[in-house]
Amino acid sequence: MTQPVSALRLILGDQLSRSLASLRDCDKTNDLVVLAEVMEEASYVPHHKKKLVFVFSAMRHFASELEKSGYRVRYYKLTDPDGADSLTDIVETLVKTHAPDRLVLTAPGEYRVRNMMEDWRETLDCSVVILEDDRFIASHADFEAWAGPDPKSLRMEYFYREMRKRTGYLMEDGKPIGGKWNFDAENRKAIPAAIQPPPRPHTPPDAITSDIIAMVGEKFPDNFGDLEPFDYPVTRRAALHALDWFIDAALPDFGTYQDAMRTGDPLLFHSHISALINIGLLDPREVCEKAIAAYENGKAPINAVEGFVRQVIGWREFIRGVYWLKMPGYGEENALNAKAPLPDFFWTAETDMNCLAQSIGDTKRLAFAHHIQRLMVIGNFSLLAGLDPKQVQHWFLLVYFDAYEWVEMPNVVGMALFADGGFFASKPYAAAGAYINRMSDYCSGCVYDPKKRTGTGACPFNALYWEFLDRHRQRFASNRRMSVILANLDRFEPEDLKAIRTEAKRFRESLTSAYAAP
Ligand code: FAD
Ligand code: DLZ
Ligand code: SF4
Repeated sequence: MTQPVSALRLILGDQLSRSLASLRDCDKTNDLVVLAEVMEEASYVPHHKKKLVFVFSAMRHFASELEKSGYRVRYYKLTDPDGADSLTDIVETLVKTHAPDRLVLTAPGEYRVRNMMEDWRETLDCSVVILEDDRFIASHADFEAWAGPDPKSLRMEYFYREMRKRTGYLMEDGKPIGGKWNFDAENRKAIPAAIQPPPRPHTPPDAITSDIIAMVGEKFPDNFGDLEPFDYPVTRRAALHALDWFIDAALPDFGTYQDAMRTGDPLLFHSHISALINIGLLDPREVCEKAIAAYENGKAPINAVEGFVRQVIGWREFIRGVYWLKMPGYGEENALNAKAPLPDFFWTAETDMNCLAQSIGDTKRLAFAHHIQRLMVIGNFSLLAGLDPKQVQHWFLLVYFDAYEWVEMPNVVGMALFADGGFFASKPYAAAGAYINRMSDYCSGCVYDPKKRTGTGACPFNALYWEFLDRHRQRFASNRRMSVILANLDRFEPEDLKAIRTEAKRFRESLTSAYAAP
């Protein structure tokens, strides 16, 4: 006879936190906690192979830890004969089998899944309770109240200041520690060749992860990216170890080299914890509090700690707020009317533009590239080349192991592509080859010359950059932050402008998009 169940508690693959709202009042004897690997979630985009291993392995470890702590857990493996294709199938079956009073859920990150859960209210024969995901510091209601009714544009900086006041992080007597909100002037330097980041801790696969690597290799052979070597934390313990390493060893130089790029090393002094926070193995408050403690103990300077805290309580929370404010429909926006298909090298990393070959190559190898590679190399290229925002979003959602729509979509639509017309970016993040040359060592290994605007061997970013400004001149004319750059454009001789237009057109036509997306 099946044991009675009071509440079913479905935990999603990115809700692996012991403090999760829907676990908090769990009755270990009478409630059933459910985690399920399902094809629907594993294939709503064809995720990078390493992301699949990461999510499934973290789910299995989390379930086994819950069991060891006395919870009743039902875990479905993707290959279980009694498994199901979708979360809907799973809850329908379990409700029929156990007739629980209620299904308790924590609100999901994605709009798609929220709709699915709302449908369950109608279709399931039990009550459905959806609790706020309070692992985020700002609730949906908080963000909406801050944004006000029908906002035309929002700026992260003002939201961030509110969050600093609210958390009290790096505040003293109501004022920011160090006398200012922002230490960017001391940050964002290029990294000299002699500076070597400290070696990172390794977390090689255990037996559970090795099984999943074999399963993903077998079931998802055509998905993007390298399956092995796999070396990411998949437990709370390993995630904490990675965080502590970052705080001790890398945080002091995090701010200074935050925007630097180096061949073969996309991690540098970055924390590499986005995926760990997004999946629930680390809590955003704890990572900030550890960074702030390092500042208070004199182990990390204010420019590094403020820069890091800004990313977590500022950008991360703000981006999520924008997603929920703008859904549904945000993914459809295309203010610059960009229509070009994704070039083949997004899948192969084979291009003679070295910055793109390196950044996409890192992405293929590691399911990771750091913020400036995403924004100022791949995103910047997509913006200048006029790539279709929907295709770019699809790519960004499937290639990174920290990618979930709530965080990927605003970063692509709003930040990288200006496809929302500047809802939160005051100007497009567009740059020519000089920026990439200044911030990386990529150009020294490239067949192109970043200093050449047109002609044989000229860096393609240059003609694309000026042609982009020329093409959108009208739109940007009223933007004060663009006035200096547009004044530079106005100084070009007509024949220079003609050469730029011809070169950009020729380059665009040379791109091939025959490769079928996996
Ligand atoms: P660090 O540089 O060490 O920063 C610390 C933390 O701050 C990160 O772990 C992350 O949690 C947070 N953070 C920093 N910037 C952002 C941001 N813009 N938005 C949200 N959180 C931020 N981040 C994702 O988590 N998932 C994505 O799918 C994703 N897609 C992106 C797509 C584009 C086009 C761009 C420009 C950025 C994207 N980001 C995404 C944000 C950022 O690039 C990554 O969070 C960061 O590179 C992760 O590396 P890290 O953990 O070493 O971060
Ligand atoms: C990303 C992911 C993957 C690959 N697989 C699963 C899964 O099999 N089961 C599950 O519960 N969650 C998975 N996830 C995470 C979900 O896609 C995520 O919870 C939703 O996108 C909501 O943010
Ligand atoms: Fe990229 Fe241009 Fe530098 Fe080559 S020269 S690496 S294409 S910025």
